[in-house]
Amino acid sequence: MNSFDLKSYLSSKREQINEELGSIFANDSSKIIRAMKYSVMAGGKRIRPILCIAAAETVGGKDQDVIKAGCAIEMIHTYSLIHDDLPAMDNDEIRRGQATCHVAFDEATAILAGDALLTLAFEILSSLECIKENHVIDWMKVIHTISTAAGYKGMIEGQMQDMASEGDLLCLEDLENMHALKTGALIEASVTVGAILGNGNIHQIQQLGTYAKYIGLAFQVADDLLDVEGDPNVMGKNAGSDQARSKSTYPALIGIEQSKQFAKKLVNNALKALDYFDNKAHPLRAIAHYIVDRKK
Ligand code: GRG
Repeated sequence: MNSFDLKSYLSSKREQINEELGSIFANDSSKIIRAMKYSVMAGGKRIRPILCIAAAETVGGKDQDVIKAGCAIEMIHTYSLIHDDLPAMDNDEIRRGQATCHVAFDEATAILAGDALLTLAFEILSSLECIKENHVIDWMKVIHTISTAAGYKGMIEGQMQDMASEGDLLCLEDLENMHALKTGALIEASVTVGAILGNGNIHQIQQLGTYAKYIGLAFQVADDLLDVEGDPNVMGKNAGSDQARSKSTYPALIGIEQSKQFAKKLVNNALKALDYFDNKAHPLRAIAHYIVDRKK
């Protein structure tokens, strides 16, 4: 392992991301903006925007637009959490260390805050401030990548499969497909968007896509393990919810030790996909390890 200081890297990127997000929600004069801001600014690891920035850096590019795109992805992610926590879905009361949006506000406001975050993401991605004249095609690709990942061919289909499978034990293949859609698609989109905006070539974008597929699944295996072994105070959300809802998870299907081995294997595969890159990929390498070692 290289001596790359991931802790400093993550905290400096989080600062930039939080600054950008804070500026978007600076004016919170209406209830809907307060609800959106409440959930977005509650913290969160910001792993998707950080992946976006790190992927751009890996192919040699980096500017404020990449941060904006990452923030748009974080808004979509936050919308998905707000809706996932609703009584009609997981009915959770704690998220990111605070009351969920529908508990802090009300159900209708939480639905609309999620809707508004999703649409705001695309307002930002399509804004002229982001799209400079010579980058129109790249931004079209970015918008296409993110909307496909977030929509019915990606995260939403994954969520549908997740809800439909409650109470049934899925086979490993179906579990993997569900997670590739529910969690993996937006993680992969984050990396791909960074690679596009960093002006990566086709081969670089493909390699980074392979990396992202592996860490996306590793992220989910780690999430399943945290739900069994994690500390709710550190995670900022309740543990044990998968078992309570009879959800199919890696620990339920293959056991805790095998799940840990599987997560390690996924990280190694992700690292192999980065062999092609020089030390500019060190942040992505370190993030792959962090994804399975994290405590929240
Ligand atoms: C409601 C359309 C819709 C989709 C919901 C993402 C999702 C789909 C549900 C979240 C439920 C969940 C626990 C999924 C497992 C992995 C995951 C996405 C965890 C939360 O993401 P983190 O760990 O959260 O990046 P923070 O708070 O750090 O941003």
